[in-house]
Amino acid sequence: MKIIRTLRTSLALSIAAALASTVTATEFRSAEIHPDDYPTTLAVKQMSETLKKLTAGKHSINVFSGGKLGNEKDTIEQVKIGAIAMTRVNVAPMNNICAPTMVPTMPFLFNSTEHMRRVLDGPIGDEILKSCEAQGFIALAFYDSGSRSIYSVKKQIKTLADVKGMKIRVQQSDLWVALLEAMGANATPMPYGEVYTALKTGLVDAAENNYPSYDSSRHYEVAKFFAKTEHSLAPEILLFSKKIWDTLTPEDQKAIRQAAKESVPGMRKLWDEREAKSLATVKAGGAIVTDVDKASFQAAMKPVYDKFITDPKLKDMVKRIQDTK
Ligand code: GTR
Repeated sequence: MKIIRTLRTSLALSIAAALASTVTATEFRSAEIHPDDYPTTLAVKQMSETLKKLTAGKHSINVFSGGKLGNEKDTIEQVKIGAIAMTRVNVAPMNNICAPTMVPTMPFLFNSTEHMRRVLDGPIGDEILKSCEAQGFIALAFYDSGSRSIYSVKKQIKTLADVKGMKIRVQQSDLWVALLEAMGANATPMPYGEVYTALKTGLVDAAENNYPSYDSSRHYEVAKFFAKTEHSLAPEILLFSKKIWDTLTPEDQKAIRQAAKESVPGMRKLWDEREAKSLATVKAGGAIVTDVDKASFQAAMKPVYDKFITDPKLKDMVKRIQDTK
């Protein structure tokens, strides 16, 4: 009897141990709307390699690229409930969820890529990342997304007056709607995956994005007039599910944070290379890239700041960014 009981107990213990080891060794799923060769996809794959090393193979990340897990807004919801561990999105779909993410989106706020990188690498960047936690997200890092400009199907934009009445696709964020409306456009929010058809069928007259997205989405084939408005440097953000995070050990949490941070310099290198390559690709494909009267665009942006940067903390953050040299 006693022997049987002992055997049963040891069997139960080994089953429990086996279960525990399968539960703790995890391949986290990460959502990505861009294709496999896009800098954001490659950077999260690099993060996975680092994470594997730091955790002796215990943890890794499987990137589901090309929007396989849904559009950005949907993947944010999935991350919040813990159905997906991670997603890489632009800050835009977080604007309505976590107000400080509006700050790095603000039009003409950063005066260069270096300025943006310096700010996001410092305490202001950390504050913005931290602010997502109360909403159920561990924001791990920012990635570059270059500057965004307007591209149109039929007419070349030269000054602000040319934008008046144009139907322009924007990201799904109240701030983005207001930003394009302040330019005089008729802003139409929709997910990224629907933009190509919207441009092609005339549902919208224009959209706005950076060179790598303009290239990889093939929007340049249907909207060839690219006007360098460079109105926002809104970065990308890596979000981890707080629900899943809270089940991890402090050592694993540290490793995930470290792997994310360590993927940033490599991502920036890939980004810079891809921007140059994409510009060449779109030009070779018939895109006409021109300068605009930027001052006329800048001058129209005050209402956007007045409407969205009302909280004293956000006002102060904007000021600190402007003061960062
Ligand atoms: C891209 C960005 C995506 C998404 C897309 C869009 O530049 O990388 O995360 O925001 O723009 O316009 O929806």
